[in-house]
Amino acid sequence: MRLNEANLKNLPTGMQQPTYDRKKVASAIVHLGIGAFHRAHQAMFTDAVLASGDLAWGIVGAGVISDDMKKALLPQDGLYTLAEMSADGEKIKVIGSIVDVLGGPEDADKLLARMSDAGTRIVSLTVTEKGYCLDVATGKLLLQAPAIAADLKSPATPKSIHGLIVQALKNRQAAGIPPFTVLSCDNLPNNGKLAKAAVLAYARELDPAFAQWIEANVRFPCTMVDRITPATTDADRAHVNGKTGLEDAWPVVTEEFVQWVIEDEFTMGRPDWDKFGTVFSDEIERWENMKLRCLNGSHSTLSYLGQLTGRETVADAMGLKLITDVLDPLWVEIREVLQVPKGVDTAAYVDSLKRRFRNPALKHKTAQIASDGSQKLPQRLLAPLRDRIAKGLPSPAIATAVAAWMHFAVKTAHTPGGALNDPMSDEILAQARKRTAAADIVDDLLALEKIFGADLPANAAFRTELIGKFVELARNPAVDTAAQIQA
Ligand code: CS2
Repeated sequence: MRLNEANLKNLPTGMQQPTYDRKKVASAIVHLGIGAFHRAHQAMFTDAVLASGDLAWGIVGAGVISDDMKKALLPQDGLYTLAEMSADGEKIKVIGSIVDVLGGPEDADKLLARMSDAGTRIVSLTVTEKGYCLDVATGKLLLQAPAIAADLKSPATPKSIHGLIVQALKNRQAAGIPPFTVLSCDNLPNNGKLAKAAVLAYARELDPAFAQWIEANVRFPCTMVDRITPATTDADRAHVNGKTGLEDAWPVVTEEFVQWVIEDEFTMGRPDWDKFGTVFSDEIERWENMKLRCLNGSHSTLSYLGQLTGRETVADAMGLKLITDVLDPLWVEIREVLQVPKGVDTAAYVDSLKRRFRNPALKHKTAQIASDGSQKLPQRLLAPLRDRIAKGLPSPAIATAVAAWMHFAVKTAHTPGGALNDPMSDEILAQARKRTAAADIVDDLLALEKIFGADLPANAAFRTELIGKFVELARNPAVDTAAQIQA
């Protein structure tokens, strides 16, 4: 029996489900990138707002690149199951805040119409780091990226997030409708500012005067989002559906912890998310940097090391002394140069991360986190590294983290048919297989300016530290690096 509106009555007694009249919910938010993370996070907070009786804030979710989610959720009337798993047990609930789902590019016209409609007050985004199409090193829009180039040619029928946002804003301006707020919920520092930069750069190519209008009139609040949400597996589906007795094609499995800090800058109002645990703050940059560096920086590090030591999940990786021996000093290095939000104790924050990473109920794959390294390393690890360099401090643990990413790349480069799940895979692998002496490999990879800039390869002290750690890992029998490396 499928999970849907009519079958909600068959859920086990006491299981949380929408008690509000979903037919009365107005669609006011369009969310681009309706994956597991959005459904574990923003859609859950919005569900709580609806359940409190404020029915003004339904979500229309859209896939950006595929219609997989539409196929899964439409037969379920947008309903889905959220399982919060901790070492002490699990809490399963059905969420009802997604009131309609649109597919990928084939629904782009409907999506544009929805975004142009006066009822839409917020357009939120979880499109991942690479979705912004910004050059990581320079912050410039990648005009040659296929989705951007195509939309610049036919801007009235856009498919990219940039094209859709700009054309919808244009339609609204022409119709005298105020602009929506663009709410980035991606793991990037100053995510709102980056979203704004990406949208403005695209708009400038088409109509500089309209770009100026966007700059003056549209708000792009920054946010810090946090909830560890692994990709759903078949085992998760079987487990969750066994508990509810209803078939959900795409349930979400997540942790108990959740955090959302938002800058309070909205053009057409916003839900009272703060009544349900979110925090409005004007210190977003500090919150975001703390989370990106302490959580995501160590997450990436343990994932590359986990991949090199045969540890499939984060919890498994946390069980390996070799890995925690890198993470502990890494957190010290990161915290030493961190600007901390008021009232936060970073030692306690790091302790809570250790508990979260050890959560045995989550099977979070190191391979998933190890993806898109070119897009993740700069803000997670290279930003604190640069702060340390500026203060004249050495960074052996960060160097080990970068060396682990390099080994991961080199090993993939020497695996027949190997490819990285990374938009820069070809460039990275070409550099990684050029030469075989450790110092040469490090230099070749450091020369990837989009990732490391011009400053890091030119920094002799860091380069020496990095080569040292690269060799150390290559010589460690517990670390499975490419046989071709001459350490
Ligand atoms: C992870 C994040 O996949 C990754 O790169 O580090 O998705 C992480 O789980 C979330 O940011 C936690 O909030």
